Amino acid sequence: MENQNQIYDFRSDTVTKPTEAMLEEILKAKVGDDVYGDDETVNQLEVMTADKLGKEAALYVPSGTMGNLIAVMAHTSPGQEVILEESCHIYLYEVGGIARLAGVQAKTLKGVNGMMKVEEIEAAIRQENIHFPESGLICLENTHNMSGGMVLPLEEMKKVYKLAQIKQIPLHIDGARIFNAANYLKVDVKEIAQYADSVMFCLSKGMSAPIGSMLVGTKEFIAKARKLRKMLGGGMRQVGIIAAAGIVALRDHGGWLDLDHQNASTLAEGLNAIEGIKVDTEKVHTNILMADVSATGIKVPELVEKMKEKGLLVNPRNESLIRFVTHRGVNSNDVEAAIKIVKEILA
Ligand code: TLP
Repeated sequence: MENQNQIYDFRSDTVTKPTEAMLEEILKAKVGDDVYGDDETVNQLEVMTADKLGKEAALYVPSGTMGNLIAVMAHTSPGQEVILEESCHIYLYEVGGIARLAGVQAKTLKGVNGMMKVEEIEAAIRQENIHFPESGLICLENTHNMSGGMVLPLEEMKKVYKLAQIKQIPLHIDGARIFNAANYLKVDVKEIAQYADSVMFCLSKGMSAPIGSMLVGTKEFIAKARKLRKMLGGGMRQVGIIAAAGIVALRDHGGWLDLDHQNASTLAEGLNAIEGIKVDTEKVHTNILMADVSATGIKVPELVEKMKEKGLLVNPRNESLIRFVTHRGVNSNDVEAAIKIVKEILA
């Protein structure tokens, strides 16, 4: 179980390393210059992705952040307004790129477990008025990172998409972890993607590929996105080398995500049973959990440091919350070890 020099890395699923099968496919990858559309492996990954998400076309991008930015740029014009949930990644964690580079302003709404109410979205959509910016885009995030990987209810997504269509405003999903959401809901990922005009998802998180994210939408949208990717410096050359791992990720991820979700749920229960720590286990839908440590009497940075000294790596979220993320790089023994470390610190 707990081993003196071992590192238990629960900071993020972004830390996952490629699988053996990925490394093998990387060696065999047929490559070409992707800016000319000559990379067979990337082309295969894009066709496979579009098909999996039930959209016309897909684009391979270096990161989730770039995928979201390209989506916002492709859907909007500078000066427009984008409706987003106030703790979403695009608004909080993407360096204000949509303001600086897309030239749009954010209209944020408070969500419940990451989901904005449809009535509030409707009220936030701008009327025609000489003073007002136009509402150019609605963004949802599924799973919702800051609410602890919670999954947005499909019925609510459907309502928001219907509203978006009536108002003729495009809808983008930051689906960095959309496969985790589909796994939780036990639906095909298409069932979620159907309620959006575009979706970005990451291959480099729970899906375990080392690098890369995908953007999907109509052929016209992806053609626009491809040009924006070039403008942002994301047009890569023999990138089949890494896209090969993405193909394996799309093929193999199912079992890993099942385990990640089981491990998160075991970890949540174990931590919640420790005096001073509170985890709302009902809210642990996927591979992320937020532990409220305010009743321990130890400040979050100090507690995170104490954990680090014992080899347990986590991310502080705010003055009371610490985030734990499960992924292919941590197994059920590591979960037990993590619980034991926290118990020892608080004993
Ligand atoms: N999230 C990372 C950090 O940036 C916080 C993490 O460790 O969770 N959308 C969502 C919902 C994300 O969680 C992330 C990354 C991204 C987009 C950006 O993806 P990358 O890191 O590939 O730019």
